[in-house]
Amino acid sequence: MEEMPRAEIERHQYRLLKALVYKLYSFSPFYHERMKARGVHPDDIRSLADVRKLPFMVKSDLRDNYPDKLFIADQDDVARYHVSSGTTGKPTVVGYTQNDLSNWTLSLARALTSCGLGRGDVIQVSYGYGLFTGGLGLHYGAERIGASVLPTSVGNTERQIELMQDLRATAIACTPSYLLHMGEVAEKMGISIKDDTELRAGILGAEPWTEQMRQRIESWLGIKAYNIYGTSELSGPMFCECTEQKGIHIWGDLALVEVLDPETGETVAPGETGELTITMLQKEAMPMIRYRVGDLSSVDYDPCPCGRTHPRLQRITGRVDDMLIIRGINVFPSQIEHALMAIPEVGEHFQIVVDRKGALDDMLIRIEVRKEAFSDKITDLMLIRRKVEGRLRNALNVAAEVELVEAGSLPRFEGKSKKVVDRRVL
Ligand code: DLL
Repeated sequence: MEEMPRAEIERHQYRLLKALVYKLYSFSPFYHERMKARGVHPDDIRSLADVRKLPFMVKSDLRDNYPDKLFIADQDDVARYHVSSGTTGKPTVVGYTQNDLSNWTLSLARALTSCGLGRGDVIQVSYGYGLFTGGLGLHYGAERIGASVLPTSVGNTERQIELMQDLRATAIACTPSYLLHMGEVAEKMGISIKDDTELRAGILGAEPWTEQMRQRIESWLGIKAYNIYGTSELSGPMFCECTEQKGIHIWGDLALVEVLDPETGETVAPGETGELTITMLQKEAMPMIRYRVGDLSSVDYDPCPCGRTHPRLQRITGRVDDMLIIRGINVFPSQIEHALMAIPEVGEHFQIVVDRKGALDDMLIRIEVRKEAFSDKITDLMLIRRKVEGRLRNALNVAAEVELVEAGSLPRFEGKSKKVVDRRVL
């Protein structure tokens, strides 16, 4: 399945899509209404490209139909719920049949296998267990490939590090920010993850991170860091890079991905960046057609050097809703991370504080200076600050104020990090 020629994957996708659309038109009042409102009937879907005729779904559709009005499976057939708290408003609920759980696990088993893990590996799962999809998702995926699972969940970091060492964990699944935090805590305990543990792979995701951050994590901790992606609405984490680290494999038999212009909703040219929109082709309890995920990225359809033929998602560069507009210029937090991580004196932790002074947005970037570079001399620090401000101005085309702070003084996160503090009252 993973090496199927692209034309065959697309034929398979078309068959699945067609069946799904008929099913939803017949059994889901929500989709029936939506399709009627858009003037589309299942008979109109005559090719895979006809997916574009179908209506979109957005996050608020899930909130408006809280808790389970979008489910089409009977309650008896719902095997599990996950709930995402979201930063605003009502939570969203996702349901799974046994078959949905099995497909989700399969996608993660493929993902973990593709990054070289299997029987004999000890995989420490340090994503949160419970309503969040990260912990249980990776847990069952790791079990399925015959690895030994160490289900530490988040928190209690010192104990996590002891267990990592004592049980010889070879891989860890957690957010990149939690792994950075673990690296620091380990050093305080006198343990080097690179030299004193067996760790060789990180399955890192659930939040944005850059290529520069990957390089830092890999050289500091002596591991290969793989990017894993997913959202609760799709099931949870599902798609990951392989050992080539050349994009996230989107399993085409499970998901059909489109990249759209966020303003017009039209498909962008192949390879261009746009908003990811995903149709889940096999979900039973709570199907998702053309779900506008809100993440910005591009898709590469060429086969991967590893031999897998499914489309590859490039790194997520931002979200439609995390773009900051600073004095009229669009700024994504990922651009800031990209510029900062290229400066050797700058540590891995920073915080973006956005405020409004009068009619103008103002951005302050608080940056931890590496211990080795931190100096008592004001002049040294001023030089670093000037360098950082210059680099940021070049990268962003807008001036940002920079405040240098001591290593270890900004907040650390066990799950998703919060890098932007928005003090604007809009
Ligand atoms: O974060 C699922 C997950 C768990 C993915 C563990 C990977 C690992 P949600 O809480 O619904 O689900 O958040 C989904 O997180 O729309 C992206 O904005 C962001 N996100 C997830 N993975 C990545 C990644 C999980 N690799 C939202 N790079 C998504 C950038 C990511 N952003």
